[in-house]
Amino acid sequence: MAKPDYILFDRDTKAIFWNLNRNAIQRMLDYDFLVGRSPSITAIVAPTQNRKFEKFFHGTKEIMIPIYKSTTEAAQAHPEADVLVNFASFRTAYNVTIEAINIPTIRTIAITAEGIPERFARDMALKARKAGKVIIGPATVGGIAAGAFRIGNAGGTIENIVKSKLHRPGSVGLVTRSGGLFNELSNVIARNADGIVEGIAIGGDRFPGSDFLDHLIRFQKNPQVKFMIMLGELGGDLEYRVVEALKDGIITKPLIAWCIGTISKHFAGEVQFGHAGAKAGADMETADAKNAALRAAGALVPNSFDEFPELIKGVYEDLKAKGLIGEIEEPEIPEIPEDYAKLVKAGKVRKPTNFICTISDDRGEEATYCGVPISEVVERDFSIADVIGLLWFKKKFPQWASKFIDMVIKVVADHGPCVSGAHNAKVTARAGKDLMSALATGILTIGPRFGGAIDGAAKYFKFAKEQGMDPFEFVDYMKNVEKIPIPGIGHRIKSTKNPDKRVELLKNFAKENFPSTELLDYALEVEKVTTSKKENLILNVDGTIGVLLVDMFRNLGYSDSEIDELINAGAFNAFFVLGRSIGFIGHILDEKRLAMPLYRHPMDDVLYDVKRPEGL
Ligand code: Q5B
Repeated sequence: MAKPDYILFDRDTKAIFWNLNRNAIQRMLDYDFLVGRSPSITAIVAPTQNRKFEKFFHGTKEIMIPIYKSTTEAAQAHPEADVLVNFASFRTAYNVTIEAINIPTIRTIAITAEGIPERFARDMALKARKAGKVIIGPATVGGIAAGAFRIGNAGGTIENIVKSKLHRPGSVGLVTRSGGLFNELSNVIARNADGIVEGIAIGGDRFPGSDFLDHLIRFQKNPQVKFMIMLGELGGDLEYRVVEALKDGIITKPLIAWCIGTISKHFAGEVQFGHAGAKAGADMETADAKNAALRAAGALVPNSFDEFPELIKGVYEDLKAKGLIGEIEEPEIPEIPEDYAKLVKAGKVRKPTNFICTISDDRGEEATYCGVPISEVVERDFSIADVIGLLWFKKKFPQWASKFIDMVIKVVADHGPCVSGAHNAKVTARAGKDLMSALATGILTIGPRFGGAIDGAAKYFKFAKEQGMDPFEFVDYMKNVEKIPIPGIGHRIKSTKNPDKRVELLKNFAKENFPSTELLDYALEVEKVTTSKKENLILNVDGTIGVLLVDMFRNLGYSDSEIDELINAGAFNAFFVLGRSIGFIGHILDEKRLAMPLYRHPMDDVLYDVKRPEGL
């Protein structure tokens, strides 16, 4: 059903909110929940946002509000919205308003921005009037139709709204310039009468889009409004339109009016008060002159602002005594759920966490690695190995261990383009994939046969040594019981005749720097057995790293079970993954640099053995 023209907002009003101002939007939705209506905001306009919607709360329920790039787009998708809450900045608000004026489904536009140039404000007001639209503002908090619709932050906190009885309609039509005094007056009205039906703050600029009289005329027509209150101020002549309307009999309901700024007569010169329009240039623009004119025209004007409450009470009691105002049954007030973050901050809730982090902390001013701020890591010249120590093992390792880790990373960083991981990374890069995808292919190739035998080598050599197996027994055990090649033994191109220099470097370092190398010594005995069978069955780079990591952790005081835990977690292979990522990235960048085309494997390199199924 169409609303009467004097009603701008009711419990079914839907609005488009311009700007993703989460706080103001949530406050409107909190008000909706408080008064027991459905969410009033149907769409958000945020041209610079790429997201399609934003989540908000209506009570405890999460709702999604769609986001559009323009008001036109939002209005087309939501023709039910006839209000635009324009929270654009003063630079943008004019264009947003002009666009909205031209949208047929939008009737009311509230503009919060302060500082819009006056010629723009006049132009907006003129165009809106011509188009039969209502502008509230600029430079306003907006207003409230009590129990029905709240514009933005009007009315302040929910607590204030309830105290000022803005959550359900009373009998008063209120119009002010200032948003702050709107709140003040709402409270005074709640204490001395039964609250407002609707309250509008027209804004503090010299040329508001709608003025006192526009709203008083609506209140005059609205049967719910039994008396009206206007709070004007010095400056401009808008209050004189009301004076004329009183004289012409357009306004007949009791009107209590007061213009603030009566103090100005005590100043020697012209004084600019808080609002842009609050400056009396001529005598008739003073608050005293306006109050006198209003009084003469029939408005109820107190002698000072202090008398306002008493006057309101008198008019209210009088209308009540005459039976024009009845008793209001106070509605039940639902509790607005508190925001979780706020309650946590206040120490009022507890919640079991889903994740635990024991290695780093980003909550303070600076992130820490195992309690060490990053700046300290830099200032104290920690190596990459030291950082690995902190983040992987939560330890600052002694120099010999850090140096070993550093060496491991260096020696496994690359082994040419032909190893399976590098090959895959290169092929992927040549298929046009991005660096991350190509790197992932390389890393995903690391496994028990290529690079990822470090964990297995550590596990089986350690197990064999713990079981007291001699090297022959171990080789037999792996062949006959486990039935797998010994991880860490064997290499495609390295052999006793073509030793792997990397293995030599690692062994020599450990011999010189490790307090002891028990498992390496054992593995070298095993190597003697395997190389006696075949010259390529050497203790390879994975195997050497695997056994030396066991020796390293033992020397660092780790227990056997702690070392097993690390192996089972994949911590030893992680060194190859980290180191070889450096090489993979190099190969991928190489492919990109060379702009290599798509790779197709030569067919003469494939043995084709395809047979048609029998009977087909
Ligand atoms: N046999 C590495 O094999 C390779 C045996 C074995 C007992 C073994 C093989 C293997 C264990 C896994 C391992 C890491 C697949 C290697 C790395 C990083 C790299 C790579 C790079 C880099 C090589 C031939 C004969 C057979 C087998 C016997 C083989 N391995 N016996 N224990 N471990 N090792 N991987 O040469 O009697 O003829 O039937 O699985 O440690 O990945 O540079 O390329 O930096 O990127 O292809 O260094 O050793 O030999 O499998 O044909 O076997 O030797 O039983 O005996 P091959 P296969 P038989 S380092």
